[in-house]
Amino acid sequence: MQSYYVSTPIYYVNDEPHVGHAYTTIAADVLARYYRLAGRDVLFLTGVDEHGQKVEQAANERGITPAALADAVVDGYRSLWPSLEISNDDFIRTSEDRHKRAVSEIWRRLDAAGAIYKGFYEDLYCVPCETYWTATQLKDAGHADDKRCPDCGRPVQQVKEESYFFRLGNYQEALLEHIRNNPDFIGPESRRNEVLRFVEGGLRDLSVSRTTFTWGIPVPGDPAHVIYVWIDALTNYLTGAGFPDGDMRHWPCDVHLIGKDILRFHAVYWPCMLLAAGIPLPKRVYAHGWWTVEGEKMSKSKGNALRPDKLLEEFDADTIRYFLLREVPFGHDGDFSHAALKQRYNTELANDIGNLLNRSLSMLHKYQDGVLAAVDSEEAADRELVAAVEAMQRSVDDAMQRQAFHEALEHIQSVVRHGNRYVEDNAPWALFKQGNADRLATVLYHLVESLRLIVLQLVPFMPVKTAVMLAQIMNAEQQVNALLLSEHGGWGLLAAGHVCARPSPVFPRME
Ligand code: ME8
Repeated sequence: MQSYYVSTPIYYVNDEPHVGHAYTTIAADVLARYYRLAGRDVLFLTGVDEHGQKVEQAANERGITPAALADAVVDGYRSLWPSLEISNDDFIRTSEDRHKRAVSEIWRRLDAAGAIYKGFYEDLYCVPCETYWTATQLKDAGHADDKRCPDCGRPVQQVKEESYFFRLGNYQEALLEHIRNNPDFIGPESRRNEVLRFVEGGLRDLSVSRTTFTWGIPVPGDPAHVIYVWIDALTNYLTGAGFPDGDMRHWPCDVHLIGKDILRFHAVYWPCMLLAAGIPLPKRVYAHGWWTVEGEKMSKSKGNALRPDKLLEEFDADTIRYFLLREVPFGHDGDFSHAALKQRYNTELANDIGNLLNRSLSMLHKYQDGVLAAVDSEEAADRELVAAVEAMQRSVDDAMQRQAFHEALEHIQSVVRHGNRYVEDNAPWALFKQGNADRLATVLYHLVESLRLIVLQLVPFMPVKTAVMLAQIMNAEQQVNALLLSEHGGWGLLAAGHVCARPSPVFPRME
């Protein structure tokens, strides 16, 4: 069976989850569910990043140990994900033994390849970003005088300590060649160009150990040093795949989903580490955009971070999932607003899909006692509807390969609109009045069968609502996780004589 491996970033345990974390994780979940539906052997990995100076500091501020802080925050993640219908196969904590083994092994391989040397680091460090900076980089960003991080704008620290270095520069040419030869390696295109420009600008060796704090994984053979948190964190993707002792059947990863803020780590440092260690590179790294909330940037100081558990008090998981992936093209920045969510819900879910299902099943009950009858002959309009459904299936598959969730949903919505037009054009109520039973049966069959296939495509996005919709269509409880496109995705699988349930509204209008 062909495998499919999708990962999210592992989230820092210095803070509670917010809508940005939920976004990446929901996107990864949709891919995982889609490829399970497509019959692939899926590994969907998420987890938490527990080490580093930032977490240690956050713990100190609260007067607890970093391990205690991690334990508390990890519970928040572990309980949040099921309530958003996240179906991860594994959850990694970087404090686990399996991960420490993987990181130590990666370090040994980098060392054995001659990619690591000991030196002295004397420059700047941003703790919130866990990122090294040079004075020149600060100057270029206009922050030389106030000593602020070019990425997040917060104060950087002067660091002066013995450190191990990774010979990043040695892999510059190999990385450039890889990016140029593999146009799909980094998405979207604009981010790929950004990385190309950055790498072409030259790669400096990277400091990969610290001696001034202890919360991390020690350097093998030199425990006064802890391994740089990004070397530690990136390796989680290998740990999850079973490195170093497992079968690694899911490696290389099909896609690392990340936010645009951590692109350089994933598209530069990570592939260089893998090149040095002689491990195949992930097939793709995709960086999505950032959300603002009601027009404002989320920030700790403003205390305006949108918490998914609060959101779930107002809206169900499927609605949140649908909105996040539909509202903004994946890869672009976007704004989360309650008004926009309600608007999308009312137009596309309540009106378009909800209405199509409701009116189709109502008419089936009114005119044929809920029973589907055999189709004798198809007219052009019927064939067009079938063709639209089949084209949607191909387009959705193509969009999913490119993580273009908004496109996939648009293809589905366009068939929903087609279905609603088909109802108007073929006016089953008129066919009933005219006593045209054959044509009426054909039209109702086409409606219900196209709905079944529309709902099937929506399963990865809305696993709860689709189960309810399919239960009405199939007149039986539906285990959406057991569905397969190869078995259930063909047109015409609903048999004559099949009885559908009476509809009840799945998407009641929001006020
Ligand atoms: O960076 N909009 O963890 P982190 C959208 N531990 N997504 C957002 C967002 C926003 N406003 N804010 C954050 C780390 N994110 C490292 C990762 S991976 C080996 C280590 C999302 O807790 C986005 O996915 O800071 C971003 O990349 C991630 O949260 C960063 O989470």
